[in-house]
Amino acid sequence: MTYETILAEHRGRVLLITLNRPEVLNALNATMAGEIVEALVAAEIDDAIGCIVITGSDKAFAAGADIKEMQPKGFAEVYVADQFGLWDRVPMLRKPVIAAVSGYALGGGCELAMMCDFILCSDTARFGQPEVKLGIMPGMGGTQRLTRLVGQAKAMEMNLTGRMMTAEEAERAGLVSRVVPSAELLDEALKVAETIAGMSLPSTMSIRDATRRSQEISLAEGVRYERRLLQALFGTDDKAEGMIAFIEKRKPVFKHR
Ligand code: CO8
Repeated sequence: MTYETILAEHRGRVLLITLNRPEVLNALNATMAGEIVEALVAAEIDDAIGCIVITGSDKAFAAGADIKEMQPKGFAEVYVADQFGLWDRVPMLRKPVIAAVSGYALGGGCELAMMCDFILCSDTARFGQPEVKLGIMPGMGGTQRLTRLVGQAKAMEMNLTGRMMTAEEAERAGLVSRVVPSAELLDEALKVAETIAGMSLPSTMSIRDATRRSQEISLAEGVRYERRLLQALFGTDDKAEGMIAFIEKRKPVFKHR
């Protein structure tokens, strides 16, 4: 499939989505939003894909929503079109998605990264929610996901001032899982994604589902939900294969990959 604003390539069992508007630091316009969602939905029903990586360029993962596209719009227009509402589909998808971030991840770019299941970043990454400087506010989870990930103090400071966080601070705060040297970021993200894609999909999808749900329900409900999913996995061929392979001291060959 060919797109105008992104590249989508199969790398083994991984779909690599590269945001590709380098001349505007991958600013997210309506076409790009539609194409990212379309590529993710296609991956969801593609048996050859077990994990997705979303990345940008060395200079920018994405510098936010496209300001030039937003500038002429007024309330009625964005309300009727439910501007940015399409992005709600991303966290509802079920296959694991990794954000590999180098350079700027600002505004909608930071929010897109936070919609992914986890963020690997390079030492050049800069995260921020600068919407306040434009007289607006985050609209794709910046006040919600960022607060859950890094806590109210940091989220509030970042959202109210628009200051950027370095990669080191982002790792310390729990926004990213790991920081790697810039030149190694993509290889590392693809390696991690290939590892995940080699596992049983019912297992990775259930882990993702339960982990995400932990942000929305009580601890007791979450633990009960987790246990039900675990018990359900005892019904899969891959559970049988995984356990017998361990006992026979060989690598498992999962059927549902
Ligand atoms: N939108 C449109 N164009 C952009 C954007 C953007 N967000 N960011 C950069 N560009 C363009 C610049 O206009 C410039 O274009 P040109 O060469 O034609 O002048 C080109 O990219 C290169 O940018 P700079 O010359 O500014 O590069 P610098 O290295 O000097 O600065 C910065 C890099 C600091 C990242 C700077 O470009 C910047 O501050 N960008 C804007 C960041 C921002 O405010 N982002 C938030 C946008 S609002 C938002 O995301 C709302 C979210 C609501 C929901 C989101 C749904 C997707």
